[in-house]
Amino acid sequence: MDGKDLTICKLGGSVITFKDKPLTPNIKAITGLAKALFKFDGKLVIIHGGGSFGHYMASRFGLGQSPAKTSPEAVAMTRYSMLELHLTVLRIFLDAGLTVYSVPLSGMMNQRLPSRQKMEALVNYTDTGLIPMTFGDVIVSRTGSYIVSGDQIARLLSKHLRPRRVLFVLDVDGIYQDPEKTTLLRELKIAKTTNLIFSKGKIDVTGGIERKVKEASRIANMGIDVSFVNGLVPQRLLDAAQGKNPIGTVLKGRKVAPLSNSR
Ligand code: IP8
Repeated sequence: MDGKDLTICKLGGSVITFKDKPLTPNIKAITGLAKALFKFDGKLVIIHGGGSFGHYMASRFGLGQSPAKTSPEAVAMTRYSMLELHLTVLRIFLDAGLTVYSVPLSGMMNQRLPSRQKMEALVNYTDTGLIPMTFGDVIVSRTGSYIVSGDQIARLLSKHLRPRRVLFVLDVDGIYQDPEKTTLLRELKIAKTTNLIFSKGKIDVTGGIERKVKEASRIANMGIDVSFVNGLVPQRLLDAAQGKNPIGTVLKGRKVAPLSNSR
């Protein structure tokens, strides 16, 4: 699969919700993102995070990223909270004129991993003018239940869809050199991603910004450019989607030889 004109956009939960107010979407921010993306003329796959919906419920009920026996209530409530957020995002995007089409991760699963065919089918949706939208999710497997982060989904989709670029939309300007966020890194080298020191988020069960950078460097290692932008300034998202270089952090994809068909 070659998604030369495809952009994958991960909307962080910290932008689309108020992370310290349980179950509270940031309607203004979601509307800003929708309006910006409406102006983007290209194929999009959108993923959103959990913020004060999924992370709040997952931490309240003790759900984590490794399969574990948990109460059915934990799974049901976490899923429900994600669907509530998902519906809010879908509604606002539809109202802004974006033809978003919901594809929950569970609909792409094949045992414990998303199936390659089902992920690749997302590109067929984009061919019909739809914008597939998925979200970090709670998965039930034979070995237990677990959370799959939207950042992880961004990496898995990148592997199979080979987008032109991946955008991580944050509530800050990009990746900083220091936990105090005094020095914004305009360009980040893959090799340097392991030296960064991050501040710890409160209710993030999937590893927050550190996890995001880790997934981003794996995407960049596939030869795909990754940008981190502040979604509270929506024009930056549009600029990044259009390949411009707004305030933010760029992680350049490693130069790789053209892909053969063996994958
Ligand atoms: O915010 C987490 O997705 P993320 C989803 O992308 C849940 O890490 C259910 C907590």
